[in-house]
Amino acid sequence: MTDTKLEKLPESLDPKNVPLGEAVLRHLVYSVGKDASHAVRRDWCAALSLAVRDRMVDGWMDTTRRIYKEKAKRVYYLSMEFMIGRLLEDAISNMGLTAEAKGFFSEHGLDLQEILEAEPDPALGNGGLGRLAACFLDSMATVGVAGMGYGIRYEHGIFRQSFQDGWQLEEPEDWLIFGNNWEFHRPEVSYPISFGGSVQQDAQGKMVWTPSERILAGAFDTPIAGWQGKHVNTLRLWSARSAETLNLHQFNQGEFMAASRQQVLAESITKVLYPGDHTAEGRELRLKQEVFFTSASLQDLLHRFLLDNKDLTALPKHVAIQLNDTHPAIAVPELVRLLVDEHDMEFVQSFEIARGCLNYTNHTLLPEALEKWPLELIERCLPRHLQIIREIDNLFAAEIRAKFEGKDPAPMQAIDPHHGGWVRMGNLAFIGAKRVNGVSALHTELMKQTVFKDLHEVYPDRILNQTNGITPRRWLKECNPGLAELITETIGEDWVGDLSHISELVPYAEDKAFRDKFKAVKLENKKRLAAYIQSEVGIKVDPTALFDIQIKRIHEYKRQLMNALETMALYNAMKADPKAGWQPRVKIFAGKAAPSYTLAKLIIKLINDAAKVINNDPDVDGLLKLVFLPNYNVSAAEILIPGADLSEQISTAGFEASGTGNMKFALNGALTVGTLDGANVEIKEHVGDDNIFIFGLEADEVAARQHGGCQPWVTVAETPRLQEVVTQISSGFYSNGDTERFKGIVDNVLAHDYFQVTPDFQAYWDIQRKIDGEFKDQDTWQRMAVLNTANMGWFSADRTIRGYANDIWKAL
Ligand code: F58
Repeated sequence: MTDTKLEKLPESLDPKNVPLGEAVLRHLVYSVGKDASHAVRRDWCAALSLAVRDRMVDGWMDTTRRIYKEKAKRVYYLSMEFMIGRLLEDAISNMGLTAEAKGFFSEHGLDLQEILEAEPDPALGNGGLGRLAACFLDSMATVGVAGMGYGIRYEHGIFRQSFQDGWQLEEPEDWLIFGNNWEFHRPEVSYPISFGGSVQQDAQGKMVWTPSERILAGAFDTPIAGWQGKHVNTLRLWSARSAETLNLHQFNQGEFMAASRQQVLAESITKVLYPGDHTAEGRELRLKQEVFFTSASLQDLLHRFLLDNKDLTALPKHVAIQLNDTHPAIAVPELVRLLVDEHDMEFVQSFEIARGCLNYTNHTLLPEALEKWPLELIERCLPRHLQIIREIDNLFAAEIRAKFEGKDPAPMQAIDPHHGGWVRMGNLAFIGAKRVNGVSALHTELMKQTVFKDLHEVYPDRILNQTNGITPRRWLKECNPGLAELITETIGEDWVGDLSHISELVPYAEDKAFRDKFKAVKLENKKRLAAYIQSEVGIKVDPTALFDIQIKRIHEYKRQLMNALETMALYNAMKADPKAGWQPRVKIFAGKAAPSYTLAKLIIKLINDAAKVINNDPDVDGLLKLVFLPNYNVSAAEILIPGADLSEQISTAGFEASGTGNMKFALNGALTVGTLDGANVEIKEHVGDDNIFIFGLEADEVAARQHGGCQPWVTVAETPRLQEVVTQISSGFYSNGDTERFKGIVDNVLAHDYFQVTPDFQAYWDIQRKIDGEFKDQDTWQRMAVLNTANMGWFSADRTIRGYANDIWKAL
């Protein structure tokens, strides 16, 4: 730090004293380097982002000073993904600058909306877990938790999805190509991350790790302002670079590739999110990504702690660390390693400190999704960590033996010595955490009964529930300005900062004039969505039809296939009797399939092939359209969700941990068709049984069928509409006579059907026809829709964050 007498900047430098428009023009010329007459939308977007960022900086520094002064407990949220979406609209909205920005641009003949759309969508996430992390950043800043997000600054992030002849194509996303106006590079913040080598005991008995590879983690900070900008937190993302400089000797010999080898290898760590893991190299890279960002984050938070504390035993009093899934679970041995090897602390005490700070959120019960790493890989890349994991396992085993006579700790330990040996990251995270949480009431209950049954028995107080939530700023105020204005003019604006106020809308469900306005807003949103569909895939849809939407990652348990099969059955029924008074529908899908998930990619192809047949059949024109939108991301969700009438939440009961899309749709006045799974159960309790369409097997029935051995081919034979569709698919009806193309799907449904599409199909069909009938009575439908919006207050991520802060972090 420099020794200066300058404590406070002169007032004239405060960005708030300059009108926003002037600041934009100044940045356009002096930061972007463009003349207003030559500036394109992207330039205006950059200038506005920089002007808004300036306004955030004072609040950001104030927040930092306040946290230091008050010695507030710090919360670190470690996540492999932060699916933050575009930041500019969120920032101007939270900073109260929307009207001023709109005014300035319209004065200059420009449209703010178009400028906002020039911002690329940061491709830093893949699904619900990543979007949850982003909602939590917004809510931590709104509620006033001294929170910091730690993750990876992926150069390409998740792939960009397009379709080639209906097949998913993956291409690298280039979200950083025009720079990133939000981030501050901190070249001075850099930590070494080590891999490989060997461990030796020195003369004093201390373990000394001599790694064979060292990579540097560099920090990039993005300020995250909460509602009204009072509290501004930080998202710190790590980027990898080599610890070695360019090999100048090789370079001068003309060996250019060899000279840069180390840099290329190091930088590959932060190139893409979820590199293919079907090769050994891919798996190693994935492990290294996890270690990379976890270790950098822990080194950084220890460094910050030691700036004004000497005693590391006080760490749990001042610091809480949340592990978002098992991806950062290596934090357990890494924190112990840093304390023992770098700070000379004793092992047992270090483990107790780690266990006092670390908490773990589980997001899945699917056994194959619980990470485990081959012992051989861990031993080769992280020899010191493996020693520590073994010691933790020994300590844990001793604890169990002392507490429970005769209990075998082996099945619960982190290391599974069987089948070549594995490290079970879920078990490691559980053993090393103070608290472990599930993300909906049902999911938490099932965690206790299934994957963590034995660990729950020995630590009955460790598991608790924190049902997910969503930020009402992005997921209502910003994405649905029409509805937000209607709500504000009806009950005032308090709902934005405290969504529980939205219940004041309940009486308006009975008010015809209000319902009509509500309906008019929905129609406008559907028109906007129809235009988007037309521009993305060239399909014309009627905005008065029922918009039925399923948008999420493609996975068998989410059962896009069941939705697709029902669509094909509906097509058959409509075609057989087009004059039967059908409710017109638009079936909309969007979502990416993991690049190596063959069956999920085949499901996409099936939907695209079915869309070709259905959308070109004049017999069902005006009755049915089927749309698969490419490259689903946060920005697409912001258009899709406000335009939905029906939200598809149809996972096999017991498999969707929570879902958060379900909450976004209901808050925006879509009705849910869903199973009793994840947070659907709690949504039903809040919106009321009469305002949601629940069908299908329940979690215990699913489990019984999965274990009892069911006969899907018999169920298909007993369900004529399903039988007809399956026969069509296998006979090449949707594949130009190619009977092989969808064999993978047909065989799976008929022979295994692990995710219970066949037994739920009829109930799903029946409830969809009930929905058709109810949609025709628009007045009753709108009443139900209003009651959905009005009863979703509890699902604010602000409520969730208060839950974490009170029950887990002790940070409010
Ligand atoms: C999701 N998990 C859950 N995982 O599926 C969803 O029910 C829940 O609402 C959400 O978390 C938030 O709690 C999820 O998004 C992943 O994307 C994994 C990332 C690593 C590869 C396997 C999927």
